[in-house]
Amino acid sequence: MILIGERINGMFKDVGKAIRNKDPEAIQRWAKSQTEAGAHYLDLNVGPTAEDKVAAMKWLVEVVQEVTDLPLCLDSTDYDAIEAGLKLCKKPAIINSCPADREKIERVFPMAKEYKAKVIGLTMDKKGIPKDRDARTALAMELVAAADEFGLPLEDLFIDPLILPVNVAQEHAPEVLETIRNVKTLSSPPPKTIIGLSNVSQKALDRSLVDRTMMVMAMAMGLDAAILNVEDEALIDAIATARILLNQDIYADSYLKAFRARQIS
Ligand code: THG
Repeated sequence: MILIGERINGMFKDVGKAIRNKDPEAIQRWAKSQTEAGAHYLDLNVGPTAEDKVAAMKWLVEVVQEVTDLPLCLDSTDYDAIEAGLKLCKKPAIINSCPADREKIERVFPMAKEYKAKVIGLTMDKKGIPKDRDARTALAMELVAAADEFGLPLEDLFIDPLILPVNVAQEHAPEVLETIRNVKTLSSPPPKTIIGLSNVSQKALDRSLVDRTMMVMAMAMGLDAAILNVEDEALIDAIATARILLNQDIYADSYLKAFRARQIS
């Protein structure tokens, strides 16, 4: 399971403020704590309030790489900001993200090739996010075809079926789960699958419980990666346990300790 730390996102008040004030301290604290918690990548999103998104992304990439060796997941709809960030990344990054929209595909996939980056492809197009599993899966197929066309290895394409908050879009959750199952049978080899887990629990009462329950169900459908709160210990323990029950790791009495220490996956 590929774990991507979600916390360096301008959507969070403290991070948004640090980006606006060019104050590296809060950002570097989150970079270090997510690294220590066992993240494999760190998501970087300058947030809705950054004025100059290109400058803000460059600054984020630089201050984060001063304190961690982890590879980065550059999260923006501004592709100039993503490209400026990619130029500074020391390790191959993930481009987060590209919808199933021809214009965006033609910008993102060649850029992924040039910088040896992976791509998160969203099951949405100009019309938005479809509700049902078949329409989501059809958009995933367009992204798989684009990877083939532009020579991106399928294991470097992550399909994101876009989970939405359960309190306002409850009917989407089973569609997302079935889309993950479908996507894993689309092609051989199949693309990877990913979700932005914390979307599901926005404004919900017990966020951690909602997150970890969604996570283990998505894992049972074949989920490969998630952008999540890597510092939520109950969530990490649920992931470790789901891996055991899906026979993806070998059971030992010490499996939780081993997973937390990242001695296994
Ligand atoms: N797919 C992809 N990328 C994504 C998402 C996705 N990137 C962003 C997001 N969704 C995943 N990351 C987050 C980060 C934070 C929250 C949810 C998802 C979150 N933030 C608090 C809130 O809204 O309640 C912020 C408020 C605060 O505490 O200050 O929940 O789906 N590819």
